[in-house]
Amino acid sequence: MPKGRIIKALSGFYYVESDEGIVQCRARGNFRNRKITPYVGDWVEYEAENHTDGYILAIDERENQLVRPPVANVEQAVLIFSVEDPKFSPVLLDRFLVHVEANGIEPLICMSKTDLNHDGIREELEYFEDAYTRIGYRVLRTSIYLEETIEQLKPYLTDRVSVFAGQSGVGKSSLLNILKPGVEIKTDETSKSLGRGKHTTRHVELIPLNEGGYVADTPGFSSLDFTGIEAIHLGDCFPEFQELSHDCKFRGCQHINEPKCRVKAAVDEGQVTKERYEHYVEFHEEIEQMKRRY
Ligand SMILES: Nc1nc2c(ncn2[C@@H]2O[C@H](COP(=O)(O)OP(=O)(O)O)[C@@H](O)[C@H]2O)c(=O)[nH]1
Ligand SMILES: [Mg+2]
Ligand SMILES: [Zn+2]
Repeated sequence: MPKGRIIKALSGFYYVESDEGIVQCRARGNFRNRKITPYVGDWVEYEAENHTDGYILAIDERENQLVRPPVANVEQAVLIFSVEDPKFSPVLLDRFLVHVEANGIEPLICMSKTDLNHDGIREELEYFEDAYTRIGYRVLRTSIYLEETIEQLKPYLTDRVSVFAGQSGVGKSSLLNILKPGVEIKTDETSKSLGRGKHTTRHVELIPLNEGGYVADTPGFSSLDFTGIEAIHLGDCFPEFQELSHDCKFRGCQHINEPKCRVKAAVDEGQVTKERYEHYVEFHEEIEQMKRRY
């Protein structure tokens, strides 16, 4: 049975790419009964007599999945944060990082619009670059006006499936348009379409890059609440806590009120930044509150 990958979903059709080319498939009814919906990014088995009448018969187990937007087997999340306009938000970056870590997806941080490089920005940029690099994250600078930064980004996207994420206005579509000239990426409509319970079906598509690899054309995560993340596991989403937490006095220490907490000591010693720790406490509280409400 031929196998391929769903690269686009539209109006009940799934476009499966394989060595044979792209086949337009429907899902077999039994998926719907079992409440499994094929996602863009899924590896599937299908049967097809021609290029427009295929059926998806089986879906391979997923490495990971994002529900909003629905996309499976994402290998990398490119977290795009502009240095200005909109202003860089460390708390939002940490929120994205927690999501990415919780989903087992590799993050790549892109500080975008680095052509806007006057004094105040430069200092802040260097500070955060250093802080996140020390945690072990990869941080790149990008600007659609600085070609060398685009060339530096390209190898990170080659031969893997990436999803771009970040606030509206940080330059996601602009970057995609440069990486894939000719594909007119619609401008971001998240802020408008998310309002007032308006029902919008998110159209997701994997855009093949010339160098190999795909970028999911989606506005990124549409929801950033912590559903599905337990407070006791939040610390696992902060890589710089990992080693330290072995030396906390209490097993399962949540680094909040426990005595002899190595993470809190590391904050005092400057090994863990105050901002990151404060965000951890803020998210922890948010998760606890969510739990109390339901
Ligand atoms: N100065 C500067 N402006 C940029 C850059 N990239 C995008 N922009 C501008 O930022 C605005 C939002 O860009 P867009 O790609 O629509 O952002 P998106 O909402 O994240 O998709 C547009 O006016 C772009 O021209 C950049 O590298 N430098
Ligand atoms: Mg956009
Ligand atoms: Zn602790």
